[in-house]
Amino acid sequence: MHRAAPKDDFDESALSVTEPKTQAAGVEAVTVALERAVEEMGVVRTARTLARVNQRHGFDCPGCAWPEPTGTRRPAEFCENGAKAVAEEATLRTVTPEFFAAHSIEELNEKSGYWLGQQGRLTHPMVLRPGDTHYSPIEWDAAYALIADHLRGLSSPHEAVFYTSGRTANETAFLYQLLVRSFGTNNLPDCSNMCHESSGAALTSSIGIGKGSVTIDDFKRADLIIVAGQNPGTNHPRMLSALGEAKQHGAKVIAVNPLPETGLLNFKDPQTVKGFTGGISIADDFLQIRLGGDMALFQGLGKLLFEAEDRAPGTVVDRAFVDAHTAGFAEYEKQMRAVDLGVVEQATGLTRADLDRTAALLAESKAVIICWAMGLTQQVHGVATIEEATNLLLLRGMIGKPGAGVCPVRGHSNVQGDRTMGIWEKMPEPFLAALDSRFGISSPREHGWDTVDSIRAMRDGRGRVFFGMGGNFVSATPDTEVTEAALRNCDLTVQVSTKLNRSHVVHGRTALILPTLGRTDEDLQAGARQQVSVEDSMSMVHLSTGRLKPVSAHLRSEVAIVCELAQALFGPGHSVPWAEFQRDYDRIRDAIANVVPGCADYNAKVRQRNGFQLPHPPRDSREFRTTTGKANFGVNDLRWLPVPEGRLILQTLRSHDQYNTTIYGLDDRYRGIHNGRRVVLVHPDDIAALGFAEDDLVDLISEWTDGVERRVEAFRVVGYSTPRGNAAAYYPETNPLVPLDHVAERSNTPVSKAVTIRLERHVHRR
Ligand SMILES: Nc1nc2c(c(=O)[nH]1)N[C@H]1C(S)=C(S)[C@@H](COP(=O)(O)OP(=O)(O)OC[C@H]3O[C@@H](n4cnc5c(=O)[nH]c(N)nc54)[C@H](O)[C@@H]3O)O[C@H]1N2
Ligand SMILES: Nc1nc2c(c(=O)[nH]1)N[C@H]1C(S)=C(S)[C@@H](COP(=O)(O)OP(=O)(O)OC[C@H]3O[C@@H](n4cnc5c(=O)[nH]c(N)nc54)[C@H](O)[C@@H]3O)O[C@H]1N2
Ligand SMILES: [Mo]
Repeated sequence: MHRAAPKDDFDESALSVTEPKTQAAGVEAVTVALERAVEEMGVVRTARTLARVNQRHGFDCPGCAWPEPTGTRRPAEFCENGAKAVAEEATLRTVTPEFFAAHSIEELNEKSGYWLGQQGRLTHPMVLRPGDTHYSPIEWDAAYALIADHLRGLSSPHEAVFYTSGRTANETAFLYQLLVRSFGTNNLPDCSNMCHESSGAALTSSIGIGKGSVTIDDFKRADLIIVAGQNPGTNHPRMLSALGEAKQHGAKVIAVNPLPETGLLNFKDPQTVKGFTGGISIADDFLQIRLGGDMALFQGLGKLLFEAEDRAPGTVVDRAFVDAHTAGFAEYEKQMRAVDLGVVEQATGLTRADLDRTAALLAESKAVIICWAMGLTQQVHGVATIEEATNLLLLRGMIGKPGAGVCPVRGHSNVQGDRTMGIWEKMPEPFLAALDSRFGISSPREHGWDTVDSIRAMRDGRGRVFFGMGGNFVSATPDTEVTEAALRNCDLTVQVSTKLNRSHVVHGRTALILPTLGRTDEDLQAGARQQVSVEDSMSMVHLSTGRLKPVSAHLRSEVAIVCELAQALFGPGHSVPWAEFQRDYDRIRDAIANVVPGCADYNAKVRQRNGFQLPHPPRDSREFRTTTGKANFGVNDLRWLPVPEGRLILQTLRSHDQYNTTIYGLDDRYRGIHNGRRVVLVHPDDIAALGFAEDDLVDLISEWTDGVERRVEAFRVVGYSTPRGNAAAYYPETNPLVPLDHVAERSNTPVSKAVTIRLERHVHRR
């Protein structure tokens, strides 16, 4: 069967820079995607696999959480980056016990994440015992016994940490949290802690539920869509189709971003014939905002909306909605009227004309959607920023009405579902009570550790066993040096994974790799094909069925791993029927129906044509289950990010050729970066003002109040369109710069989009 060999580890000196692209997607995207897929899986598997992405009887794309259309699905309901995600998982390359015998940990430690990921799918459970230089094979039962021994040997269940990444399906997530709570802890950190936690915190406080209030069909009814702090051309490409369609229905789109992201400004839909001829411009307006300036923007717009109301009373503020459904309006109005627009201009880097234009659009629009992602959430004042965005919608009565609402665009394909299923270190009491009564367990009530607190605990020796259900904890988390030491400080680290990554190489005294099936793989239990379910960014839940033959007979499904581990840990006679759950996933769904709110009749409902939508009280009936029983105007003092003299504020972001810590390739095509990743994008005037020239090699040093020097070396300086004082570089290479303690207020999310740095000329050291 045809498949290309993995590429050698790469050399940054081959890096080249060209002008950024002016248009996203189109024919080139399709070509790139297919080439990548054929390289990994060969022609036949490519054709069979890509035809099933996001189809009703197929599997859910493991790429992003953007929903599928509710009506007719196009023959290819995926995008370039979805195809890359599928190819990455469905690859025929394998990492076998022979591979581990040939490569020591020391050697693997020197390899890039790109190299590690390219080696292929893990095929066999592997163990590394204290003093070992190489991983060696272990049988599944022995692996479970080893984990169970370690867990039982802890002085408290709270010394164990159970991480989840957002690809885990609902059935696994539900059983996994059940195992963890049966064991006796709420230490359930997840990738969401680093992702949309700020959205959850803000929305729960404002509207009583931490999820978005729009559906995919609302995009056709909106007349104004604001996309802030998000790069959909790369990270949610199918969203561009929805935005394109919205525009055909007359909507205006405003992009709020420090960078002129290609997809947002211009887009060719590869799915339509038109895509092959001409494109459309997505954004009607582009607000090139300074990093961290969004809170000021939303407050400035709030002030201007009140002024517009003064000029034409009764036309801007939706009095009926405000009176019937909200609390805190008077205080909000008072604060908005006091906003200083001069400060807003300074904080945002925008002009008064920009603000006036945007406010006018907001004031006249009948249906407004605000979308956002990491640009807003990974800021110190991310929660407050999202509250301010929500305030604007509340003021205009834009929640719980067709074509309007809040739209946090989730990352991982099932990160929202994992939360619904109980993956959260502070699940509310009614959920725990339902779990206890259904299963006869007593879930602990004290809150567990989130991601940042888990790192602190492992660093300090309070966390001793780390269990990762997917993901790449070491590379995804902040303060890499601290996190690596924290993991190494554990007695045991266990990674349930599809592919090799750095979290296998940076390990506890004993380490296990448990290879698992991915979304595309066929999952047979007791001879029958099993299905799993997932929830998208808009609360739609549906089934996903993998059909590919697994690359190894030793792979186990995530569900099987949880059930078998539970039996090893709890022994026979446990009150949870683990073996039955493993044999037939319908039984898990029955239990989900009993415990999880909104999931009654789950088995039947996930089998409907488009699955089903979970309830969302504000969306469905303008009901707000907050502390006041109404939607709350969040009142916050303005926060923004002045740039210290001689410094830059750095955002860490994704290239077009990666999925979080998985590096697909070395080209950020849209931004004109080729064959390398160690670049720092800086405004040309800042490059000169700081005494550098384009193409110089620099070290980036982050400055934080603890005085610790955090440095990453040898980054190429690239002149780029970004506000003065702001810079951008790729994650995860820059994670060593993000201080563990630099977290968002109220969500504890690492501040990955605002790291104060200075540049130093790179000196080659040996
Ligand atoms: N192909 C692909 N798809 C993905 C992923 C991937 O890695 N690759 N990751 C998935 C995951 S887990 C997630 S969470 C999402 C992430 O999706 P995004 O949030 O789009 O991801 P980032 O690359 O972090 O981009 C952040 C965007 O916000 C802008 N930004 C940064 N700071 C600010 C700010 O202060 N204000 C404003 N207004 N804008 C700002 C940046 O310029 C950039 O355009 O994508 C998901 N989908
Ligand atoms: N500096 C900085 N740091 C960030 C961010 C940032 O913008 N800047 N973004 C943050 C965000 S938004 C997120 S969501 C996190 C992501 O954090 P994670 O979710 O932990 O990281 P990923 O890179 O998505 O995980 C990839 C690994 O998951 C495993 N995997 C893939 N599919 C499956 C599967 O089906 N099952 C199992 N068991 N394993 C699988 C593979 O082994 C692969 O190596 O990173 C965060 N970190
Ligand atoms: Mo994410």
